Amino acid sequence: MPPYRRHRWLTLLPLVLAACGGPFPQSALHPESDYARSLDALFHGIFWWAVLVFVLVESLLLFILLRYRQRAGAATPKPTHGHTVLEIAWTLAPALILVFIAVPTMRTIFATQQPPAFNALRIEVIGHQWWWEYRYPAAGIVTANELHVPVGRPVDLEISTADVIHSFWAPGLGGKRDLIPGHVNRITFTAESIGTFTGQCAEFCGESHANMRLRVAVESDSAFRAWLAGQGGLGRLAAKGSVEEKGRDAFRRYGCIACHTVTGVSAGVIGPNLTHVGSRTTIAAGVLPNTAEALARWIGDPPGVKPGARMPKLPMAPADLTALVAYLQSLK
Ligand code: HEC
Ligand SMILES: [Cu+2]
Repeated sequence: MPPYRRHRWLTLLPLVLAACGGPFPQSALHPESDYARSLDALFHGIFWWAVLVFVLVESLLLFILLRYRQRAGAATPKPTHGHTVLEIAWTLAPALILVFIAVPTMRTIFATQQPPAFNALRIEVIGHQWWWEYRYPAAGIVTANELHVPVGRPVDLEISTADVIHSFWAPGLGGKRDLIPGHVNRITFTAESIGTFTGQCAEFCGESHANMRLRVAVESDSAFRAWLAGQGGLGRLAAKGSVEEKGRDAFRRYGCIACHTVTGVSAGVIGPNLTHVGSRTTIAAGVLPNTAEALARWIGDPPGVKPGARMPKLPMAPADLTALVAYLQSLK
């Protein structure tokens, strides 16, 4: 075989190294909350112990392989049977390693399971196939898919599900938490820097599991208050005779009201609350940007965009679709 053929596998190297590039929007190695930092510290602690064990074991292995390899003319080595000291040693060593892993792990589990601080902002997170509902009970606000939290203040997420098991996972801000039917789980964390963090459902939950994404906007206190104030009350009212008003009529006529709430217009609870849908940056759990084209595409054929979507494809006159899109965009 020519030498270059023998090293063909090297052509795969760039592919492997490409994985070291970036950016990594969903890396758990860039912690931006107290919770995420404690997980990161635990991971790094255990990682370096594992490196130490690896180096020790592999060096010993290599040493023995080389030192006792077969040599021409060498006598057959004498087999050993039963060595009490050795056996006690190799039982104790792994037990000790497990202690080194277990103690910090337990400490982290208890630290991250503390009850929420008295001033924590309580938010209910409810999983649906395949989108996220967020409720801010103190403010009386319901929204979807894009969670907003203030920086530097403890947040208490009360996590439950309307249907099957899901898992809430925003790696930059904290660990995964399963959404279990009939049970409330919680995550409490304090976000440490302003920015948008992405995440997703981390427990297979059906056809569009991979399309069940989420975003967390960590905002300054004033930006958060402004957002909260904007989410309250009625959606913007459509002017008489406007295309938005035609859209609102279509919203009733096509039965969108059966599944969606727009405060003051409808009270459906099957799909996301749309009272302020125009203020979101994405729709359909992060699958599409919140633009006129994307809204039209979504309303035109939801299961075509998102397999299995629990929103039906409704045959619709093009003028109605345009009016609906204008109406939804006006709901800021
Ligand atoms: C049978 C119930 C049902 C009906 C009827 C329905 N929807 Fe939906 N809608 C849903 C569900 C469920 C979702 C969430 C889908 C997902 O993301 O997986 C949704 C999502 C949406 C979204 C995206 C919201 C967001 O925040 O991501 C918009 C916009 C929307 N629907 C508009 C409409 C309009 C307009 C109509 C009427 C033409 C309508 N829907 C009719 C159930 C319904
Ligand atoms: Cu899922």
